[in-house]
Amino acid sequence: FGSAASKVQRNPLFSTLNSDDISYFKGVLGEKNVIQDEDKLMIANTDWMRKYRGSSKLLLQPRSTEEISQILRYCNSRCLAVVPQGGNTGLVGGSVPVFDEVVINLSLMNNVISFDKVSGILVCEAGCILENLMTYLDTQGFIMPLDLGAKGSCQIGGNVSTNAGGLRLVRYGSLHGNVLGVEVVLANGDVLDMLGALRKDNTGYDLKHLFIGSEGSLGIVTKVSILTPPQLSAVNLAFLACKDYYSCQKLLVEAKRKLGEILSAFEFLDNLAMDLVLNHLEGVRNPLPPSMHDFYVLIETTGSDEAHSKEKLEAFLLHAMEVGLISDGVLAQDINQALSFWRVREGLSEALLKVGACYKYDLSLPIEKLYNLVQEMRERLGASAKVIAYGHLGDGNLHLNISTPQYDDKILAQIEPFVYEWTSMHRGSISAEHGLGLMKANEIFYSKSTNVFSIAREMQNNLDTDLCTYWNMEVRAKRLS
Ligand code: FAD
Ligand code: 2HG
Ligand code: ZN
Repeated sequence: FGSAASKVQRNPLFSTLNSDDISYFKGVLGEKNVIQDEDKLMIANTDWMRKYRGSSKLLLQPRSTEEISQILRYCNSRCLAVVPQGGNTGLVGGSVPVFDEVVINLSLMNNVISFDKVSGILVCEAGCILENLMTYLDTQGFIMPLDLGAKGSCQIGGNVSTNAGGLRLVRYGSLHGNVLGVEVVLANGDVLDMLGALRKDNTGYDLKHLFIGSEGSLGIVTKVSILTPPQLSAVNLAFLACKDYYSCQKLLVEAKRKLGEILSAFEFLDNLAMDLVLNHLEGVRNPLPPSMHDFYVLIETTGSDEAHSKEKLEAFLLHAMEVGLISDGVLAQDINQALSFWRVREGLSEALLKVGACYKYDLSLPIEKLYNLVQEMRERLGASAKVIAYGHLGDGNLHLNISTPQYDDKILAQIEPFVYEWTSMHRGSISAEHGLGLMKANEIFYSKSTNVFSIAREMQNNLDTDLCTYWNMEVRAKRLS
């Protein structure tokens, strides 16, 4: 288990659960959705990486905004800490309790409320699983503006609360652009209806943005309105090899210029990442013939005209090959081949879990400098760890993963604060897309100045939250003491 939890102390001013609390929750939710079963609690207490574990004694599964409102109002009055939970796929220890917080899981709130085929605007409950929304939209001829490896479990409410990025951001932009509205419940039980379904609305502050990416620290997202793009018929995927990082970078610049509006993903992985998936995931093959390649790039294009897309992509690849930017490459011939290419990239987090301990960093960095960090880290750690690099190169987002047989504080001391200082020195972000969670609660100052942080803290105090997330550890502890 990560050492982050040991750095914080439970604030004794929070209450502990008693039998009256349980009776109250049963009155609101019914017996079935007030869960004290140990096996189910173990799942809710443990994160996806099995790195962070809380000790909650209660899991609540509300079915409506009104039920959430009642739960929060009650918890607020009793000073019971809570943690909102979606699909529990978060990678920073934010989706599980730190101590004994009540877990409020949204999975029963999984209905599509409406879909407007003219505007492409989907309105749904926060507990809808991303992949289910994708399947639903497929029947309507639309797609979700985001896609990520955790799609089979993560929920749209979790995506919005973490401002998840993923594989399509290079094309469709972040959720700050695509989410048109949210409904949220504040800690005191008040429901804020900001569920607009308008592209344009300049009537004062756009407060929904506060909730996009705030990781449950300001309220619980209960409904989401999101703009979805039409499904286009011509999707192509190329799996390419590059001899060095400079070529990957140049390839990106060329891809943006030459593929233009049809570019829909630009992902990279290095050779250690490739070895990792090949060695640890069943049935995964390198799409390219065995050879010594140091870098791999996936380029996806999405357009409305197959002949036009193919022509553009093939001309681009031919040119890139001629000028030596790519050393080998293959185009997926059908959907199954495309899925097998994606499996290499999307399977990396799972493969890392199989090896042992993993120190995970999710960084935004200037693209020219991004791989320097990987090399410096390798020099620092020598043979004591494997430094594996992949990510959303098109967005300047590096996933730096350091894999060791077990967690070791000496290795951690070699990595941190070096990794954060390096990122800060290059004016990067210590969390590109995964959030702060418990892991990086105390590291926010590497990416935010103190006066910016104080404004955020004041806003949080104004919303009077009792949600015991990372934020709470800093803010609430001070306020109650
Ligand atoms: P959870 O993990 O349950 O919660 C995440 C945070 O949001 C917690 O702080 C929680 O308290 C809060 N929260 C959850 N639901 C709500 C709600 N309704 N209201 C308020 N707060 C809430 N992330 C990316 O950005 N890009 C990727 O490409 C990507 N790929 C991934 C691939 C894999 C294999 C895995 C395991 C994870 C990946 N992630 C990625 C991280 C993760 O999946 C995303 O952060 C996802 O958006 C989390 O959604 P969730 O429903 O699982 O939320
Ligand atoms: C991805 O892009 C996810 O695959 C997970 O954001 C990154 O495992 C990671 O470090
Ligand atoms: Zn990612």
